[in-house]
Amino acid sequence: MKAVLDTNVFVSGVFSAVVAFMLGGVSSALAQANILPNPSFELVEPPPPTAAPPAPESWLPRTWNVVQQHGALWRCPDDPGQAHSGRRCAHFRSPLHGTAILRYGPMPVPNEQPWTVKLWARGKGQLLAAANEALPDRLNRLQEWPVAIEERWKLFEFQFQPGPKCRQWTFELATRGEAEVWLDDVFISYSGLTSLGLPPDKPVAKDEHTLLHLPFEEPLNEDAFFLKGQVRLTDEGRFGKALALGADAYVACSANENVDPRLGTVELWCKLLSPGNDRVYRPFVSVPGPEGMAFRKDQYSHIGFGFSSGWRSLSHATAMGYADFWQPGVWRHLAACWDKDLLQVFVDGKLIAWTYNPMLSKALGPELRLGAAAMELDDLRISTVVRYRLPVPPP
Ligand SMILES: [Ca+2]
Repeated sequence: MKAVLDTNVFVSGVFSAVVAFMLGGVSSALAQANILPNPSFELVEPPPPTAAPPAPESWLPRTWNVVQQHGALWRCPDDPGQAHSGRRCAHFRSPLHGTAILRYGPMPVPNEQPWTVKLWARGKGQLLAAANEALPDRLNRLQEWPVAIEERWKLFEFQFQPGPKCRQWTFELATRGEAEVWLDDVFISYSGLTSLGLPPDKPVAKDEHTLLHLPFEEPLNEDAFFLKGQVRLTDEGRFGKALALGADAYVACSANENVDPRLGTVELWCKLLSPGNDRVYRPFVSVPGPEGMAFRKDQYSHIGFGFSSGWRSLSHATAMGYADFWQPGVWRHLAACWDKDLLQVFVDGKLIAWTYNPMLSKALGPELRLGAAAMELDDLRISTVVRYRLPVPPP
């Protein structure tokens, strides 16, 4: 094992860098949770439509952002022979003047303790790994690490120390010059980070904190649920059967018993049957009316969760344009958590929006609406407890 001190990048003066090139085994630090919900590129989704149907290997890695410039190519080949683990990995190729970029973020920086980044890569050429401070309008490069790729799989490890001002950061990997790289099993963490367990790999269970749990294996009881229009069970759920809502469908039940406006979690799997940028407001779970709550995709493709009173917004956590490139027919996991300290929204296990000290509803309207037209729902659970929380810096 050899460790190389990287001294050539020191942007803000508050970061120190160590690049450790490790041959063989992973350093056996205390087991830590990975902040990445899709570290091994196994979760993919279809890219926006093109003239020719996209090849399966051109599906995009979920929760990651991919940029291809000047002839560079990104692929997630469905081929265990190319992966370091699992079925898939990320494969990118760039000509001399092209760049392929992979990003994950922004991730909240709850305190000043150092973060660890590990990744496996092989191929030819050079990668540049970087830590960017995620500012509201841009990324501010804080630190970077050159990564010299070799023909055989090799583990690379970086560490960085966020300064006192950094509130959120984005990890980036980019090709440098002509390169062909396979990448897999990325790990990003800090000491004390605990696993969210999202997205769930099996159906969730009902417990003492559960107000409503709908696996949709049986038809909804019409004594407790208002059903209108085309509402049916389909066999092609995320787990077993799912609830399919047609164009004129409306499903609702009592909000009083099934949501606690003081604190809680709404989580479900949802498959939209139209693209994310269809310009239609589509609530996943909502309390309609002036004293409202909504977990929704809006007409601008924003994904958000929040409360309103007298039709005015009390508080919300929203990721702008997050559904812009969503293709129809994909099961996605959605979760929103709230209490007096924090609203958080997670999609496929990624924290996409949060708001401090939210104003919560004192009393919600009477009706809880489940889903909306042209979507399928599965394994919906509403709880009176915050089940998922990623630490964020104080306001
Ligand atoms: Ca993999």
